[in-house]
Amino acid sequence: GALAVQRSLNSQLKFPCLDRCGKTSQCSRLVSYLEGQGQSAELWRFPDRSTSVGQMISSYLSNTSQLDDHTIHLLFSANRWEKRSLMETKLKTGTSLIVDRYSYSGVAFSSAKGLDFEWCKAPETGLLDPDLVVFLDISPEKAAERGGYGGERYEQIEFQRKVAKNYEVLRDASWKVVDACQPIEDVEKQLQEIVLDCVMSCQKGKPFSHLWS
Ligand code: DGP
Ligand code: NA
Ligand code: NA
Repeated sequence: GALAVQRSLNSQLKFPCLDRCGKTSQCSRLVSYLEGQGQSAELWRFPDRSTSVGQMISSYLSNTSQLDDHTIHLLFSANRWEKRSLMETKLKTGTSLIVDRYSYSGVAFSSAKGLDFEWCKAPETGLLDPDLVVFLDISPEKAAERGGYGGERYEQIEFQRKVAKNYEVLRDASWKVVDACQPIEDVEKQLQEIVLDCVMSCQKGKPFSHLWS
């Protein structure tokens, strides 16, 4: 899914991605950019490690705890569900949300472990559908060259190759794909154009739509 949906007041923009594609710094630059354009915007990130569910996810990712693959999948999903009503409130009051990862990462990463694709999608059903999905495209090889890899559980090239394949399956024509191997400033410029365009064209008063549409 993606830009497909107009929404009652404002836009939420989602960034699924392999690890080390630069999305986190690009997302925060985007928020500053939108604010500079006079738009109300916030940076959100999943997993949100600040909640108690988020802390369980965080210790799993750092290999401090072990969990069954299905269990951790449902925790990632629960972590999005626990923020759902606040998300709706923010959007209704006119704040655009730049969301660093969402349900797409949930499905791409968990199904890379061998879990059934449809089973992985199911618990995400009913979460808010983003107005725009931007995919920062980078090969697993290039991402690995960027260094810092190996710290967390999923940061291994073989695994990231499977994740990349799953994003291909999830991706539809509405996703905007940006080549993350370009110079940072070029990536930033393209994101600004895509996102401002979405925020400006977002129609007010339309009902929310939900995953998986
Ligand atoms: P990040 O904070 O964006 O670096 O994400 C942490 C790691 O967790 C990263 O390897 C991607 C992975 N991840 C993010 N969201 C999900 C999810 O919903 N499910 C699973 N299984 N993994 C996720
Ligand atoms: Na969609
Ligand atoms: Na990461």
